[in-house]
Amino acid sequence: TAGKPIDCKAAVAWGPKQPLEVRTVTVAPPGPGEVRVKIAATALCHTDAYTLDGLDPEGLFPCILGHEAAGIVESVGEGVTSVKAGDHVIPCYQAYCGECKFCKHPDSNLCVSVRAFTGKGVMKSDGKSRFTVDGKPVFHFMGTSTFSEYTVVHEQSVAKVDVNAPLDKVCLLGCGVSTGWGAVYNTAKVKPGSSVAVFGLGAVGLAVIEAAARAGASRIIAIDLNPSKFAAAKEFGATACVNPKDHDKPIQQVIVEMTEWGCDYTFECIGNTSVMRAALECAHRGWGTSVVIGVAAAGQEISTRPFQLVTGRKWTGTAFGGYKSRVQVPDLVNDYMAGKTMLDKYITHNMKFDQINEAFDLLHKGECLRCVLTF
Ligand code: NAD
Ligand code: AHE
Ligand code: ZN
Repeated sequence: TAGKPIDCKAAVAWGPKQPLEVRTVTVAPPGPGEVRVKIAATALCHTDAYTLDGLDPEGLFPCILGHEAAGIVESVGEGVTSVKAGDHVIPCYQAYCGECKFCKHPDSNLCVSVRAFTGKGVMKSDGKSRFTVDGKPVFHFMGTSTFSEYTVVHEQSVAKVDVNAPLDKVCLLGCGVSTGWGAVYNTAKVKPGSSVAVFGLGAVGLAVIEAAARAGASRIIAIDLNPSKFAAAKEFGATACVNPKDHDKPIQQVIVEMTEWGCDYTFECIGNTSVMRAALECAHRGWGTSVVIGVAAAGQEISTRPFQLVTGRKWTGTAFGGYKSRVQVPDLVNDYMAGKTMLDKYITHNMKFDQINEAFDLLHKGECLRCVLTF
């Protein structure tokens, strides 16, 4: 197949809020510096739903969504040296080139080597898409487009992982779970004995809880409007669960009263700007850090009284948990293989790729953490 276009199954997003169409697309061979990957398993992240709903300012249509996956390299383009056909890989929407200002900085993973192109849904070498339907181009998404049996990614966007790792499990390390863990370890740097509040108990929020518990946090307060999320939160390490609907007061006030001055660390894992404010305002007076993980809809802005910052709270955020993808994703896979994580517990559903629209319905209904689709 190397060097030739491949016709395969993919889910095409034709426009905002339209169901995906599972159909045959043509995937061109990888250009210079590119890698064609046969996707073995792909999960759905809330960000795919957000983009499909037309809420992402970078969302382009028609496109092929998907960014949480694992697969096997089918072929590589000219000049590619870090992977070869047959390697097992995880596509990474946060690229890593190792050479740009961001890769060289110890505190950032926001590689800029290909970001301008992945944001426009095209490849860097020629500014074009590798996907066509009936001869017409279909945009890439986040430099990954994993809702396709075959996809083409930049070499900077593909992490080589242990060939023995189960692809239908470690696909989750391509986004949500890694993001939650990294937000705790890399962004907030949660210390033993500290107090933590987590807003939103999807896969991202639960991964924050798992990591906070492992980091030795002594108090982990889990917050969600959907009480069916609380059992899992406790299993992952929450010490208390709070439903804002059970209280008349604003949720930040509830948390401040529970903890006297607020929590050392708070995490917003929803994408709701009011909750981002609440999370900041229940961070501890004097030193509390609040981490924004959730992705808010186009046009949304955050606000608070500046006094909240004057009195020592810090407001920050994270993309992919701060992990330098190609360097650190292989280590996350190794940790999984060594039994050090609860990764399997985030997978609540398994389906065939053709059922992708049903999987989106489950995500919207709040009935699933992660649904893994296989071809
Ligand atoms: P999810 O939809 O599975 O989980 C969100 C949870 O928030 C649900 O349990 C829901 O009941 C709860 N919720 C909704 N509104 C609430 C409110 N007002 N108060 C309390 N709880 C509320 O989503 P997910 O896949 O876990 O992703 C969470 C967010 O993180 C999304 O916005 C996603 O786009 C974002 N995300 C960001 C990154 C990053 O790198 N920054 C990576 C992955 C995901
Ligand atoms: N493209 C949007 C924002 C989307 C966004 O913030 N994406 C997160 C990852 S979500 C994964 O589920 C992210 O890492 N952003 C950093 C980046 O470089 O994309 C917009 O507002 O334009
Ligand atoms: Zn994601």
